[in-house]
Amino acid sequence: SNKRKLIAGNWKMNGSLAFNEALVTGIHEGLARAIPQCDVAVCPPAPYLQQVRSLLEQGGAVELGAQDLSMHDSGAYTGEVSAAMLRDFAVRYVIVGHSERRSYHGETDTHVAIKVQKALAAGLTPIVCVGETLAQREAGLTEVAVKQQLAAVIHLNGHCISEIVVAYEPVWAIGTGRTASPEQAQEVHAVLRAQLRAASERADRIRILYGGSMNAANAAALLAQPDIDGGLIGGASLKVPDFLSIIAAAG
Ligand code: 3PY
Repeated sequence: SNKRKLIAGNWKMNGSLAFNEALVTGIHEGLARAIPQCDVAVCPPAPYLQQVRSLLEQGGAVELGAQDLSMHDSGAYTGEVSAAMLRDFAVRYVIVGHSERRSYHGETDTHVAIKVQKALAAGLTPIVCVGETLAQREAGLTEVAVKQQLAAVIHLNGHCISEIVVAYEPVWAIGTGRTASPEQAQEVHAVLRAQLRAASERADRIRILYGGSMNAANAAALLAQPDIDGGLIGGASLKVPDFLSIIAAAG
């Protein structure tokens, strides 16, 4: 597609002060040599947002994202981080409904839809993750599964839907080293695009990222698909050369 792609690193629960500094410095050095033709973001764990924010301010083009946010605005929710708090740290993007949160933290489509609403209300861009399990794929239920996940977000957020980013992450490809083939991914992206078009006149500007073991070797073929507008990168976003190659492939 001809919109500017987005490459977002999902660091998950990895990093340390020293590791983050080396990683961000390496990314900046690489991007200074080859100006990215895509948007780039990194999503560190919440305690490091301030550190990474100040590292990013020194260098320029990379934006800050978070990995989750609370459904609530403030108050007695021990351990939670609100949309407004993320805004305080110049966060631009927030991942919502990653399959690890859905499966290990009991997040339902309803929770995800409310979180998207909170993110949008605070001026954050939610990166909404959808994806089928292996069992669903094998039962021929891929389309049904991803459409149901996206429908919850569309219903609650109505016309604001054009302000989101969608990430298709097949659960069987997350952290497993297995990747959807470019054709398999495109097929699902086309389904999601059609669903977004039915909901919004501005659906064509919504970026649909592929996630799930995107790496330096497979990024170019995935990013060449007409409805793949970028990537949400797990493990490969923790390695400077790999992350830089993926960014270059999106250019
Ligand atoms: C992966 O690449 O495995 C991811 O889950 C990215 O979010």
